[in-house]
Amino acid sequence: MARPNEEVAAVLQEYADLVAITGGDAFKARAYEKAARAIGGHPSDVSKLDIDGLREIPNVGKSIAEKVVEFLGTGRVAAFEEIRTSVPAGVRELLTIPTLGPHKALVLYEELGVSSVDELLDAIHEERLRDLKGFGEKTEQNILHGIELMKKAGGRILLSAASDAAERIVADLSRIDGCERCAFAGSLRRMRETIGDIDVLVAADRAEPFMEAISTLPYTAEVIARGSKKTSVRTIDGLQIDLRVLPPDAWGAGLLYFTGSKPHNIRIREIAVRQGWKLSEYGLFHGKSGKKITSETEEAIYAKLGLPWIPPTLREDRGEVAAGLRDELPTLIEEADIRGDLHTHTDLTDGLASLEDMIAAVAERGYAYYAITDHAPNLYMQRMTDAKILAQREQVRKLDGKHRKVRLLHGTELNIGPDGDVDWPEEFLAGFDLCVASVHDHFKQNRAEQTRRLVRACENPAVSIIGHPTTRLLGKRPGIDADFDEVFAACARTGTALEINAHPERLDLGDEDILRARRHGVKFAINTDAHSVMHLPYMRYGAGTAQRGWLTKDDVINTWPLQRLRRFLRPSGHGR
Ligand code: DGT
Ligand code: CA
Ligand code: CA
Ligand code: ZN
Repeated sequence: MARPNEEVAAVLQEYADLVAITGGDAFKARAYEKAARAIGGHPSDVSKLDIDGLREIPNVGKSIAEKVVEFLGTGRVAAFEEIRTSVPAGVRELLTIPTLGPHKALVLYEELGVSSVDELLDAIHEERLRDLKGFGEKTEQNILHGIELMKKAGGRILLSAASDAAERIVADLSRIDGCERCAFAGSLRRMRETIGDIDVLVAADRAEPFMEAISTLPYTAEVIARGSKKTSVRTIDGLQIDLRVLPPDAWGAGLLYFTGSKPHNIRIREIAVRQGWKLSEYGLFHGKSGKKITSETEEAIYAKLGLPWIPPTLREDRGEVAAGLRDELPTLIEEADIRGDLHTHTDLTDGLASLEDMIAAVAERGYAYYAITDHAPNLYMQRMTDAKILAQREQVRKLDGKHRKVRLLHGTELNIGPDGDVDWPEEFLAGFDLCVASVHDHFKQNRAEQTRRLVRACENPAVSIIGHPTTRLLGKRPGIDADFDEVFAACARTGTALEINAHPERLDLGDEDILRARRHGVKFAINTDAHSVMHLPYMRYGAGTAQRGWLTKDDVINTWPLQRLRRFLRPSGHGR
């Protein structure tokens, strides 16, 4: 498509949206929308056309053609300016939510001042929509569903959404007669941070009942392709699922093949070929006779190739095959090794749960220790004060030991200012058991400035952990630009841990940065940054990401016994 066509289409579509959102003439809005689509899809460059030429495009009448000419000549349309300045850009973003109409978008804006998708999510979670006329819990669900759809439309979906869907499907297929095994494979089993499609495997003698079942499940919206070995469907949430049914004796070979990654598969196939063997999704075979060597389990196939079983999170062709041949694979950290969460929030700031509820939920998870790290004063909207945090500390000290097994640490999440300063002076900071420090603003500073502020935060003796170090939001916001090798070196030098933030929208640090940081000899903390008890289970995504970064228990400070952890947090022995 020619570039001017795109620009004209965008400006007409914007006008249509503005008319709709301000409750204007629906007929007019539709007319502009149709014209936008027609011009966007027009095969030749519209900037070369005059008014008459433009009017030959379907759905483009005199008045619209004149506005297009005006736009192409001056870069603006006078008639659009007034309505445009009356509606902030963020409100238009609301219209991209497929389940939110212009009328409701307008109410949200006028009544609650909501002017972006993120603000809308906040408003829903704070239950502020419930007070609006015409909005109920059902509306909330619809909007949340729409936002999820929108996020998925970006192509890849978050690990958390894919995990939830896959677990439900595996459970449903496992109940069908003749199902000998059922599991998910692909990038989801490797716990990549985002997932393209969900690969589900079934071991059964007859494929047909499973192909039929996946095609007719209540959450299946569309059957993309149906065959005797593979069926692909799209769910009502827009996820693609590939189901493959394998002969039961080829389970291991199929699981290995469809777990991937492709480069890992190629690497191990090379080993087979060097032996004169053939490796496929059906098994490991002699090249000449075609006789089967083995196929039933992954372990057996790896073993024949001279390899230990390689955890799926390592199967990215990042040296795991060579390490396996030397028998030097790391003993990866597991979620069960985690003894406590070191970055969480309560309703004293922007968390949803009370301190007591958070502690009860943490005790339930069997943690040995737990840090409360509410936001510090420089994140102004959280309204933290010295008095509030000290009162919280007193409460924490009182509750400590009430749940016999969980020891409580009182901390805070400091804000790393543009110069690397943090919220409180040294004496005040010394009163905390631990301080996480994170970047929450000034994302646009240049590389040298970002590097310096992070390094200065590391050098602050009170700071033990750098929270969500890159500040990226998957599918929404790239990380800040900094020389992270320099930051990682500073962490190693100063004994500051890097967080692996386990929130599925963050996973920050991500696997590749973890690998880099590890080479500097840095320690890590896997934290959920929970803002509600519902977020505490996100720990599994953090553990998976740490595995993808080849980390062992020893690399991760919140797998350590409390005494060792305390020595790391307060090396000079001051504080409690
Ligand atoms: P995704 O879905 O983009 O997040 O990534 P994957 O890794 O799940 O990729 P997908 O769904 O295309 O295929 C699943 C696995 O099947 C993949 O990880 C490895 C295996 N596979 C697929 N196509 C090929 C291929 O052409 N050669 C080899 N060796 N393996 C393949
Ligand atoms: Ca996949
Ligand atoms: Ca696939
Ligand atoms: Zn936080």
